Amino acid sequence: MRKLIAYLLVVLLVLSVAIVGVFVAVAGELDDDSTQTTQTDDATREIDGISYVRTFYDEFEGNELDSTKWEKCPEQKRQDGASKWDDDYTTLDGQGHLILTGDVEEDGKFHCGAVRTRTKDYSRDLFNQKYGYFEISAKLQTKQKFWSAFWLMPDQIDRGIDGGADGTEIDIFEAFDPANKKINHAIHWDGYGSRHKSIGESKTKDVYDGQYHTFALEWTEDYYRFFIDGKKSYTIYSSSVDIAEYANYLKISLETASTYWVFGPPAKEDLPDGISVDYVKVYQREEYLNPKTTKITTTTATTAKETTKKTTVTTTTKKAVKKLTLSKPVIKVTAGKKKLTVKITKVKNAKKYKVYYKLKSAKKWKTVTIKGTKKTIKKLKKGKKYQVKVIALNGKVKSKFSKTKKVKVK
Ligand SMILES: [Ca+2]
Ligand SMILES: [Ca+2]
Repeated sequence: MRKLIAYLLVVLLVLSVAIVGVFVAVAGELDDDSTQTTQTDDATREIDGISYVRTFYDEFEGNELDSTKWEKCPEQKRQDGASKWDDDYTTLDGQGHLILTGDVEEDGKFHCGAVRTRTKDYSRDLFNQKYGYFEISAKLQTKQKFWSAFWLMPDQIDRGIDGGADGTEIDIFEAFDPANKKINHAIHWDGYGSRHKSIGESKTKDVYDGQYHTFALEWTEDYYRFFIDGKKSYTIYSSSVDIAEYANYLKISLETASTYWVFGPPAKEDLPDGISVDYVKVYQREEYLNPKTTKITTTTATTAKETTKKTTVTTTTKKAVKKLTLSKPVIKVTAGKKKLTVKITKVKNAKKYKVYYKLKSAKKWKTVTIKGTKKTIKKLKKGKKYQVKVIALNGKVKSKFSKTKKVKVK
């Protein structure tokens, strides 16, 4: 029995990507249902009073997938091997929709369609973004045993640092259960092996009615907020997870799994089915994007005789509105013999780091400022517990403190 449990655990862990089910029952607070996104026009958008500018969109017009934006996902086995991504099942219907469908082929596997904004050979992202607002309009499958999703992926799901700052999979929606009207939002981090962690929540929403629905994510430094049809559905705050600090690419997929949750492949009589996507639009906060255009009005009196002359000059300052900000450092602390070592994940634009450390029982912090991303602090007390935290610096600009890590010196 233990062996079986161990096996089942391994299966669960290996299920990887877009997995749900095993939710760490942490955090993730519920929001009310109030509508928070106002569509002003297509190129801009306002969310909670903040202006966003469109950075990516596709209406899926024409008969071919726009190869400057998307590539089909590599043709590979998926999940527990019950499905395989296959180029033949990704098409455009010529009426402005991307169609992902599937069929059980001779090899017994469910062959199905998927696209992403990363090249098939993994060499580069065609589009990626850190933070912003990501929205899809899709008509979902209506039959059981299909698993469709709109999700965001980093190039690496983990760079060895505990927490999701160094790479997080964000599942804007996962649709898998029309019969019970279940739709899921989730995030996954620290890889898909033994360190894998996730948080998510299944919602009951009637989004399997054969109509187009929108599913969206607002990703900021402080939270991931999920929306269905423009209404807040679920929020995960930075107080419970390390918000991802790496850009993610987009992915839309169909698949199945033979295990729990999906129990595919779909029955022959339920084929064909799949999803139809009307559009994908991505926005970014205006302040992160545009150089500012300032109008300067000058009044010049040239000579006593001349009348006052008014000149209007329009200058585009390249400085941009974007003021320098430093993200919160992510640190890893290891104990050594009477010493400890702090490793900091490089913070963009940081010139120095200030390392704070103290005996757990002490009141005052000691500090050391370094230029690199690694520091060993020696001559510490054997067998004692120490606390460490770090801020990133650039001139007078400071980041917030990293999480405080505790370590017992050997
Ligand atoms: Ca990690
Ligand atoms: Ca369309």
